[in-house]
Amino acid sequence: MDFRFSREFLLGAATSAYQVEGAVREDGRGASIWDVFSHEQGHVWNECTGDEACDHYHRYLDDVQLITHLGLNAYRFSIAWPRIFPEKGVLNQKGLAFYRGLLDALKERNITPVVTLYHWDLPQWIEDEGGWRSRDTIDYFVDYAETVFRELGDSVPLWITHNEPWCVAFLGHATGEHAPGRKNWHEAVAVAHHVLLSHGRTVNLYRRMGLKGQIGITLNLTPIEPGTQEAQDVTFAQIADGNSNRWFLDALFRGAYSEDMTALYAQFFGALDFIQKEDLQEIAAPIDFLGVNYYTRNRVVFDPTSDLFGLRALEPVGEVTAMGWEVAPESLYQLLCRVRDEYTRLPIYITENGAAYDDQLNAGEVHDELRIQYLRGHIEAASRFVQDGGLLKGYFVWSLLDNFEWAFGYGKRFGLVYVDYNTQVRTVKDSGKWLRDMISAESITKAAD
Ligand code: IFM
Repeated sequence: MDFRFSREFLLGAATSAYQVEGAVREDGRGASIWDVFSHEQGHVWNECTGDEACDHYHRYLDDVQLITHLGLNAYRFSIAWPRIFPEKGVLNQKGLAFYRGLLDALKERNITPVVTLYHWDLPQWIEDEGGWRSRDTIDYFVDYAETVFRELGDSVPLWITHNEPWCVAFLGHATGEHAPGRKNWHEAVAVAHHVLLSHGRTVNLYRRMGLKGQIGITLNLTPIEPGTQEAQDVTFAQIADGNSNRWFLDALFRGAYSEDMTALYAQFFGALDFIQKEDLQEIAAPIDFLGVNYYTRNRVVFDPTSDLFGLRALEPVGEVTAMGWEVAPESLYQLLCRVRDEYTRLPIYITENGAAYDDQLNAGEVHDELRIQYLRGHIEAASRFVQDGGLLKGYFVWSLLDNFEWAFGYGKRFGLVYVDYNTQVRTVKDSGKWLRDMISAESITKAAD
């Protein structure tokens, strides 16, 4: 299949601040919840932390050069909130200066920046006041956004308020796998609500400020299929879909939480008394685009012994990545169609897609054929959506570099570029070379030949 990019199509790679920057104590940066969480024993594989990560803070000029070398025309990164506001009421100019430098370097090379405001590194001082469980955090977020828009807004055409609110809420506050490591489902639903509300208020702020760029949000959407066609499994697949996808899509595009999930959450976790009258209207503030992060699909069945509403995920079938995630490119196509048909005709950007594999560096090369297959399959699926008239305006590989994969530490490698964490030497993997060839040939088929 041919995949010809329009001139405006953004083909890029993504990273996030805590996963790549390192330099966690430099130039006035404050601690984030991930600094604290990763330094507590037992949360992260091998006790890894983001203290050094890929040292991108010092090597960003080389990394921007790598982006050019890969032939990409866009770079998605996030701003570390604790670099900007290390303490309550303290604005850190050096933190802003770092991102100004990065934006300048991208501009020099004609690389379009796509900037995420929140990719999970909440300043610890805000967590100490209740974090996302508290409505006050919404005001802190809007203040932070206003500062960043004022200081950097002219250089950024595309803003993403939040990355994957589902993970912030449920991995951070229900299962406790992510910072701040809490295990309370009622809190988690409140967190999801506060994150969404902070998004809506920030969109409204952005409009009031009259900046020229566009603003949206990125959701991690996971297509859910019933393990069998039994009525109970079909019902439980709808519940899983409600938790993973509809809760967020309905709020953003319909201005209402789905009735079935509202009832279910209230029944299992208690009254959703944190939702106030005008909140949903604010959450549904019109955005300019939707960011979609897609990695895999899930299959679920009803299981009365499961303590999660009676829901159990099935083992993946077929090929899986090093994360144990099923390789399912067709589900990406179906997901994009679903978003368009059921929710919005707004432009979509695939803001993350990629795979971890057990890459080995041998004699200066990394032969990651499986990642090439993964990317090819997903880019083909995305391209089919475009050929069918779908409004897809960009595709970002996760990730530019191998990096700190949260609770998996440095044990999982997602990069187009291999990072030797002892030396910080970067090596472009075969997948990076394949992508570069595909871009210069402007056709996935030609590059594959
Ligand atoms: O590394 C993460 C990223 O931070 C958010 N989306 C999923 C990626 C892979 O797990």
